[in-house]
Amino acid sequence: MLKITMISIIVIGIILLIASLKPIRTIYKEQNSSGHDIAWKGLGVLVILFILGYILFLLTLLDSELSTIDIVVSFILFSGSCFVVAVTRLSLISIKEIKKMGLLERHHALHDALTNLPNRVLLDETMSNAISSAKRKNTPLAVMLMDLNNFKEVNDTLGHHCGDRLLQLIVPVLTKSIRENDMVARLGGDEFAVTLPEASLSDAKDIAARIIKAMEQPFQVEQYKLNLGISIGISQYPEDGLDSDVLLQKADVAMYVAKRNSLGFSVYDLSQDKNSLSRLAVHGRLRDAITNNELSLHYQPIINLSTGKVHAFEVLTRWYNEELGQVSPDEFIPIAEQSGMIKQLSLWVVDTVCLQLKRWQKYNQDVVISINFSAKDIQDDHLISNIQTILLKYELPPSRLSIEITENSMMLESDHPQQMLAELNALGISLSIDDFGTGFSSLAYLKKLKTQSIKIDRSFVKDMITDDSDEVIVRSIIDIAHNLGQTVVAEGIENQACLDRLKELKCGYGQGYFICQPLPHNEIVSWMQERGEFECDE
Ligand code: G
Ligand code: G
Ligand code: MN
Repeated sequence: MLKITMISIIVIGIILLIASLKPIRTIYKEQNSSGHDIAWKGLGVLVILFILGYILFLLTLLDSELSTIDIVVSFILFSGSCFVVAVTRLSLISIKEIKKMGLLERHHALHDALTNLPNRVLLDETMSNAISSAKRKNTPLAVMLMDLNNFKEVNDTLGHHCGDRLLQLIVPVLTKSIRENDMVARLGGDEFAVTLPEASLSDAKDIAARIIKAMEQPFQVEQYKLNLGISIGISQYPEDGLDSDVLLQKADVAMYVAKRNSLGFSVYDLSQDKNSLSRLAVHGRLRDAITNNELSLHYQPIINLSTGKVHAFEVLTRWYNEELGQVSPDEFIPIAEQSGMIKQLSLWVVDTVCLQLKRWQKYNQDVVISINFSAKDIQDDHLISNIQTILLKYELPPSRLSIEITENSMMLESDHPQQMLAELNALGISLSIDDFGTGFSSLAYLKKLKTQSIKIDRSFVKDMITDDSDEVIVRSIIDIAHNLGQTVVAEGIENQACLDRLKELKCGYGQGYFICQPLPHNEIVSWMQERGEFECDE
């Protein structure tokens, strides 16, 4: 009976040892190129020798009487085979885990965590391969660079989590619009690139048009329905460049042109290099614009429509740079916001405005000057104390300043900017909602935010004489504002008929080219003097 038990133990031991040969073989194959394969091969040979020895022992056991030594040896051999099986199995599991982790790590290194799209590194790798293949096969290749149109606004106003969600929603729209062999990568922020192997120019244009069309749908992020739009720049191999860096750079130039001119997409051509300033050029030079005295202010009068007298001026920043020429605020303000330079720029505006108000004191006119602030300004903790310091420096009361903020910048999810606005207000600076009616805010904000004035966006005012629905919108905004005890400024008055109609609708204030364009300070002083509003006592 004891002998049968011992024999069974030995047979099980042999089976276990044979079973351990399989993981050893797998590991040997996996480690084939790592240098450890010889060691595993040796281990395999040792196990086979072990099995042979084991069989020999079994045969001698069958032929003889069972001694105590035999029992002890059987148990030692059995434990030895259990040990071998355990070690080989565990090694195989560990090696598989390590391999999996390695693959995951490679995936992380080559993909963007938020969208799981390939990142710049993988894009470069893929593009280099695609370029080599295009060169070999003599086939075309196109590259696209894309940037969302109002993404920054979404991020700044609704918060980063909404921006992130939006990016995730966009990914399937982009991937569905491209072909199977194309690859879309996220380069960072709201910038995406697509490689289009073997795509001719007309293929690339078709795909760009398809992406633009697909992006026309609104995206639902939390309670907001967001309409975004996208700008695309296209460059081609080999016409525009021979490596991925140059091709992406050219696509960037084309994208910038598309964005500036609201073209949807644009195909790179040489002339774009000359009259398109890359964002980098703007960024680099904007830093020195203030110290080099390249910025200036233009003043546009806001008049009381019933008396015709000037009530205030809106200041608009202008930038002239030797190399770039005249750069529009629509171009440099977003860059200033992105790079954090906006705070410095806005303080420069406040300082210059106060200096001007001080100089204009000699005309006995208590005009107010209205300054455009961006969402970033009202997130700056030092804003109020900085403004107070400037007001003290020029000995001016805060009531001479007014601040314009778009409705989007007021609707940040945190209360912080709203507190900031309330503090500015408590100081005596009046607040206006700029471009009213174009943002994605709700009427609830009108109640919540204690502004003094609402500026009706010029897109409604411009055609209100010919377009009935525009007139209805203008009339309704005037009613709402008045019922909430706020004044109303109509922006973009371009003709007499519009001015008259606004008067009939009891709109209190207005500004626009028909009244006066934004002008530099010396011209605005002459304009005021001609109207007899600035008394000349020089
Ligand atoms: O004048 P106009 O084309 O320049 O202005 C274009 C846009 O730039 C407008 O929406 C205007 O509100 C904005 N803008 C002009 N100057 C400033 C400024 O100093 N600060 C901010 N934040 N926006 C400005
Ligand atoms: O966004 P904000 O309202 O701050 O923008 C002011 C912009 O409106 C400036 O660019 C200014 O030059 C422009 N502007 C001022 N008056 C008129 C006008 O009558 N018509 C048009 N189209 N633009 C105007
Ligand atoms: Mn404005």
